[in-house]
Amino acid sequence: MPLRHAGHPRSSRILAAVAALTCAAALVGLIVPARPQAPTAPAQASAAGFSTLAFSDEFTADTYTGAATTRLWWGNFWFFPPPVGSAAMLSSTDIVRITTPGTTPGTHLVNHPINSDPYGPNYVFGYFEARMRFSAGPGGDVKNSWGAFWLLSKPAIENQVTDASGNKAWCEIDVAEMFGHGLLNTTIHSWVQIGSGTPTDTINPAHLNTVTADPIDGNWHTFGVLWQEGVVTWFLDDVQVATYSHSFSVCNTQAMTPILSSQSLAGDSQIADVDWVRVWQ
Ligand SMILES: [Ca+2]
Repeated sequence: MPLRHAGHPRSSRILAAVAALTCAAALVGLIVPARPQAPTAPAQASAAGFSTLAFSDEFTADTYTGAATTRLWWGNFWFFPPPVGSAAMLSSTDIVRITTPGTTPGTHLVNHPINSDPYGPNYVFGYFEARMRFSAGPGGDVKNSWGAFWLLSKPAIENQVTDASGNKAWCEIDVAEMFGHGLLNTTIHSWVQIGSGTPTDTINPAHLNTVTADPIDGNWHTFGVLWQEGVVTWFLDDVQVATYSHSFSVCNTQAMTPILSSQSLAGDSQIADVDWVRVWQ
């Protein structure tokens, strides 16, 4: 039995008008590319008061090589140059691939100003996130290698953390370090170096998280950290995986710089692909 209104003339006209509008909209969509949607802050960032996009790199243009007009990332800056791996845009994509050949010290992209402006934001607290894809390099074993997204004290990078006695103290927050399949290392380091001695650190003891969604699975994941005074909370795909309250003064006062990397101690290697990096404040 047909629907009662199926043949109603007015309904037909309305339907025809809607269809015409839909076709017109589709044509406009073909002609005018959809405007990229501005990112919105994750709920956990907004809830903490960090809903302003302070930094965003979608890697839609080459933003780190010497030829780039806007240079946001510096290869291996501060980290024992020359690089032993590579960091390069994947062909015809908006993805940066970071690799290590399986020997220390790996490959780093440091979002840090060598020049002064416009590269000099001082991020003190906020929400830091990156969309990344980790996969095993040759051999498939990832026991001795780790792809990572992390934050390091900007004054430490700038060699400005030495006190009157010649000692240094600085902070490191590891948003995500991939140590082996199914593991997500979420760490905070309060580093101290006495004179020219070996640096020692204090970390959060419960830092190695077993996660059901293996982050070294070749799939895209979002890794985030909520950095607030006295407490750091980590997220995988916007789900909290760890939190730690601390009294590390360096981690409450020093500005931090985002870093992307692939590192290895020996033998195996890991591939870290990066889609975007965002900082909310
Ligand atoms: Ca991208």
